[in-house]
Amino acid sequence: MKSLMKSAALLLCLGAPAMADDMMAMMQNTTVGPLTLSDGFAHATLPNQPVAGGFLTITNAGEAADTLIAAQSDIAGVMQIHEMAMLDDTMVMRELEGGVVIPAGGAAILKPGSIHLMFMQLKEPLVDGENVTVTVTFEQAGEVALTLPVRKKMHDGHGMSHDGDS
Ligand SMILES: [Cu+2]
Repeated sequence: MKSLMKSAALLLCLGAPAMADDMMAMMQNTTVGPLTLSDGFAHATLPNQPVAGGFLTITNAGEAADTLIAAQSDIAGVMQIHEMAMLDDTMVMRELEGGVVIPAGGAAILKPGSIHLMFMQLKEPLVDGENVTVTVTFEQAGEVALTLPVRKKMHDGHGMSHDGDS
């Protein structure tokens, strides 16, 4: 508990303007087997944007690695796990082959500009302040449903502009 308080204080000290928004709508931590899923959120869509990115931290307290292999949502016709890659000097996103490995005793962080969940063929927009339900599937731990808060994309000058549609 003490260390938790400490890291919360540290986050506050870093004081990025975006942090206030982050604190308002946090995903409830969810566990499945030895995995803890936290800090999940999805990006709100711009008008007529058919795709959106979803983000999540997964920690593995177990003694064996696990792999995030799939995701699905009622509002998306298709969901994929994406990675960012450089292709001819351009940052592109593409499906991550084999899923996201969460090492034993380690963590995987899906975040803007990096590995992310991709909502595709959206049936309705993702609206800032609302929630979206996603079911993620792990090779070992199985399926777990998550409720992700939807947030506006932050243009915080950290070089995230390349993830244009994630
Ligand atoms: Cu993507």
